[in-house]
Amino acid sequence: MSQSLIHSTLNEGVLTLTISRPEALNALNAEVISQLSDAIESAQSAPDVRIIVLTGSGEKAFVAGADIKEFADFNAKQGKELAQRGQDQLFNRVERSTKPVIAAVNGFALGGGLELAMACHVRIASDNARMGLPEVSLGVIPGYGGTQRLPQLVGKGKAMEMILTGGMINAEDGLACGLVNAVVPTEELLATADAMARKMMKNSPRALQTAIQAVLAGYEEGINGFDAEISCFGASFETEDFKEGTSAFIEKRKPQFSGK
Ligand code: DAK
Repeated sequence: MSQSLIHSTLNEGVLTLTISRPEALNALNAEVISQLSDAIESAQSAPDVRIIVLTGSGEKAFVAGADIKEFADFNAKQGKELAQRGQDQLFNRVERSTKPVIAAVNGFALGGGLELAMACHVRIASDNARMGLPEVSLGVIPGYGGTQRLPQLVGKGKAMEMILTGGMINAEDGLACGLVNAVVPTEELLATADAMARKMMKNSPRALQTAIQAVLAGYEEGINGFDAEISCFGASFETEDFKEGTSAFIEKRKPQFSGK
């Protein structure tokens, strides 16, 4: 049996997935990608999982990139195939998760590591976080969605600067440019992620899922985000969660959402 590289803990609805390859600063090799992908996939149908928090083991790194030793010998065909597989298997799966995914960025988030954090719905960084896309320094370009998701978050000019210099920015600069949602001291990182998860968890799971879908629709080619929102909005009126949410408000009680 292969070694477990993803440690998971479930605490009252919040599933924390910790990438655990500390000897390589949690670099993403094929096994990490496969195990993380499986963990995200099985969380989708687990009724006791409401929110997912993704982090790295230790205090030094979230993920220091794709495993350089693994892809050093690849040719063009292998590179393309692996980028496609990685994007389908992990990065798009994280982004399209029906349950919110919060990245708790605890240190270096470089290359594929930053791309993974960017595929999450929200990012909270520890004050020692250092983030960048250094791929061009290795003679490649970001291959796990970085050229697309970084401009979406920080704008084209800042994204171009980060991608073309390959440089790292610190947590405060990440906050200033919108790359991360919050910065907290390292020792408060997981508690802050947990607090945000619990705030999300008070809401209708069905509506969270639909809201993620509607936001992502605006970034899909050939889809009009406003039209997608109208459909998603209309469909909400058919759900049990909508009936429960509005009834609870009128009856001045807390809603008990079923997620249906
Ligand atoms: N891959 C493999 N090993 C890594 C690694 C990585 N990305 N990052 C660190 N390590 C390993 C180091 O080799 C070292 O192992 P030993 O030498 O002790 O065996 C150990 O982790 C500790 O690292 P350092 O000794 O270097 O620690 P420092 O504190 O001195 O430096 C650092 C920390 C994060 C600044 C440094 O480790 C570093 O620069 N790491 C590499 C950062 C980087 O360039 N990452 C890759 C970005 S490019 C693809 C799709 C996507 C991509 C590639 C291919 N295909 C589909 C094919 C994406 C590429 C990237 O992510």
